[in-house]
Amino acid sequence: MAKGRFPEGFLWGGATAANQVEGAFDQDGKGLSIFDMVPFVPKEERGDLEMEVRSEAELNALLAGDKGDNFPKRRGIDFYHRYKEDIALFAEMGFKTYRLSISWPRIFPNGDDLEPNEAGLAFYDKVFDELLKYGIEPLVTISHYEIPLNLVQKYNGWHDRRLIDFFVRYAETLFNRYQDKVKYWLTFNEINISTISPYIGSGMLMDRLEHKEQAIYQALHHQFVASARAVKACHEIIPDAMIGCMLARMETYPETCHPDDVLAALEEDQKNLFFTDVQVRGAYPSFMLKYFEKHNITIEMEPGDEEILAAHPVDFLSFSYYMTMVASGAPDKTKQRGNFFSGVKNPYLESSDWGWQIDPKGLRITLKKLYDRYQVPLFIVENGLGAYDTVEEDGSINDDYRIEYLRAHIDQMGEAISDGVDVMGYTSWGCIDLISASTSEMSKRYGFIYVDQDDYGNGTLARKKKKSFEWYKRVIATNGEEL
Ligand code: BGP
Repeated sequence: MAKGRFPEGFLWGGATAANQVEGAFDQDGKGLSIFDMVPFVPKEERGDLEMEVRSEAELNALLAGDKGDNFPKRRGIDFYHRYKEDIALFAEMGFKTYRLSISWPRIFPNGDDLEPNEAGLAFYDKVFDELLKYGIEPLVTISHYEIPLNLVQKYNGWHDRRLIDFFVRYAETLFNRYQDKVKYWLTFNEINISTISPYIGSGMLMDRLEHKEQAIYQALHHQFVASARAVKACHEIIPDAMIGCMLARMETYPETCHPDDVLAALEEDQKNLFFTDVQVRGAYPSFMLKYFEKHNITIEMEPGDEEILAAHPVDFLSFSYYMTMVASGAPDKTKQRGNFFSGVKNPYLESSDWGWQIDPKGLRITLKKLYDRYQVPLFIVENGLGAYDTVEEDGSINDDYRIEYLRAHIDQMGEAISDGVDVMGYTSWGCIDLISASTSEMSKRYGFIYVDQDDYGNGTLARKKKKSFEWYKRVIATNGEEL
């Protein structure tokens, strides 16, 4: 294995999101968020995209408790009360950074409030102070699937242009409050998720909308403008900060070298990179404008929108990486499911227990391709293996499969850096076990730290180091030289 590939100051760490760890969903003035409404559904009963709430009737039924009371994201792993213990463990692993998100309704309970909730702001002050005590840089996602529910009910989420101002008020509140504590920011987590899940990505109930695709891209336009305005505000308020975008990156391979397959893969890739084209390059790409034309989609823009996008591109591009996709030019090919996306099965790759195709080399390909296209620093802010873990009789958790997965991915990241790609850091997803975004399971575990809790909320919540804990600690201590 090559040595010395990672630059000095490389930001090693781990990542979580408020809705998947905090719990305390109704404490200290927090309002409800979109994910507080998603119940746990056992595997056997699960349909497609279980987290999507599609109509007002469905939402009301959930509010009335018609679908039971097991809402795992309401309890998380009680990070809200245990953050000191958790951060101490991150520090013990030598984390240089910790990616977390701020719960929007903890700060603005209804989303459209004029004044922030002081108790919410104070909570994150304590968390940041605790991190800084250990020299851990907070990397903060402003919006990670935590849209205040009121914005869904009252405005149908990002479809309404007024959300831009609500979001900018929220972002500015954060920049002003935490300007001395937080130097790395991300605007929207996986901004492309709205095309799959308009409820989670944009807070929209789709039964209210006629031309669904149009609505999705209109909402996204508002999110792009909001993001650019947040970039502007961040630069003004915290001149020494860096602010990035965040994409669920789906590198797509052609199934064969048949030109039809190659074209299909290229077009899938363009659809995925459209988001970063807007946020990094500052303009809608021509292929997307043509796509809108062909699909009868008109994006309503206000004067000044295009200028805002052009004037305030992000400083760096961050992305999640779990898998790659395969596209075929032939219609009706059987699809393989990924976290939210699906494509043709790749016969050269193995899959996780959840059917996500594992592709370490794809990470190198992704990094090289993104850097070729954008020439801005890249940050891998999510990568990891969701797996079932077993606690042995002696209490140990021997997650060699996780070590193997992470080792292979980190090695390929090192190779990309050796190839000349500028990578700022790596935060593995779910550094402590948490509630799954897509399935609300606790039993789908990503962590170096085990949390004693099952899918129904039973358990002591005790934290326990897995075998991978010591392994990752060594990786960080040697700046990636010992994998
Ligand atoms: C990403 C989300 C995360 C995270 C991760 C793993 O899409 O940004 O929030 O959860 O996927 O997905 P899951 O939790 O469904 O295994």
